[in-house]
Amino acid sequence: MAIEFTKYHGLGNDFILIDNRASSEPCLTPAQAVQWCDRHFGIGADGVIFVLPGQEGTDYTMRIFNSDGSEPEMCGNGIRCFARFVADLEGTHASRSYQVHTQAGVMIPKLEANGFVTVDMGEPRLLAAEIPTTLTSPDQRVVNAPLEVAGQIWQVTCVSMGNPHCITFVEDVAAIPLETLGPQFERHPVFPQKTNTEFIQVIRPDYLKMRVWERGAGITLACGTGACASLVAGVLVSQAGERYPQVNRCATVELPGGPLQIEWSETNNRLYMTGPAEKVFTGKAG
Ligand code: ZDP
Repeated sequence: MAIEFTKYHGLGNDFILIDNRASSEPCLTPAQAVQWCDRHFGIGADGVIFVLPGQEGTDYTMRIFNSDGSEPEMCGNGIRCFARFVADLEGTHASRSYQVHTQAGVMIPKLEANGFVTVDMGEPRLLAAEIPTTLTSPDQRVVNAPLEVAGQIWQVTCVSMGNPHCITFVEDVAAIPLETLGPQFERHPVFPQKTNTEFIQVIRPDYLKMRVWERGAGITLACGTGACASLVAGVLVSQAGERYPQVNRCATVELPGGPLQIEWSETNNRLYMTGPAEKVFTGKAG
């Protein structure tokens, strides 16, 4: 039977959204998701996102399959698309927020009047065991730790937004050979669950430029959890007293697909991400 879907993107990070409210099991297998995500033999996307019934008092549950069929805990650009999609399903046009159950905890996207979505992404997890990584440091956090990749030592900072991120600050993101370095970071033995990999150039304390290699998806045009993790990493490195980089708790993160606004609240330790989510088309497949 054909399944209806809607294609969305958040800054060019694109997803196939499926109304799966009738069941608590996704209607596609990971193998089918791989086929649907194929840009030549399928619909084409970085991942498939399912809108499932809420759990534990939440409005909805979100599950995602990456384009390689693996299942991440969370997806920042995806959850903005998710919010716009459920507002359409419900016929809601007013500003409202949703409690969304994910494997990384409850996320709260809020529709803004201008069509943007602000998401309460929860608190970052900073302990090595929570990333998870076997890299260690005296206070259990991995801040500017040396890691050898491709015969070179990189100073990496690790942050989990529910999913793992390994962040490296560099002088010039354009000069990083992401296609060759990305997979070596992703599958480095110090990351037992693999890792998303971000390279960041600090243009100003409130303006970062980012390129990302995503776990299970490769180079993408944007990564919401990665933008949040990178801002946190910048603040941690600043607090560690390093001369470079200096990063504010509130900044614009420019991705190849466009900018996201990120704030790490000093009062409640939570991350807030604001950015667009756009519908592209609807169709049937299967
Ligand atoms: O953690 C992972 O395996 C990621 N590939 C999940 C997707 C992250 C995403 N790009 C984001 O915006 O956070 C959707």
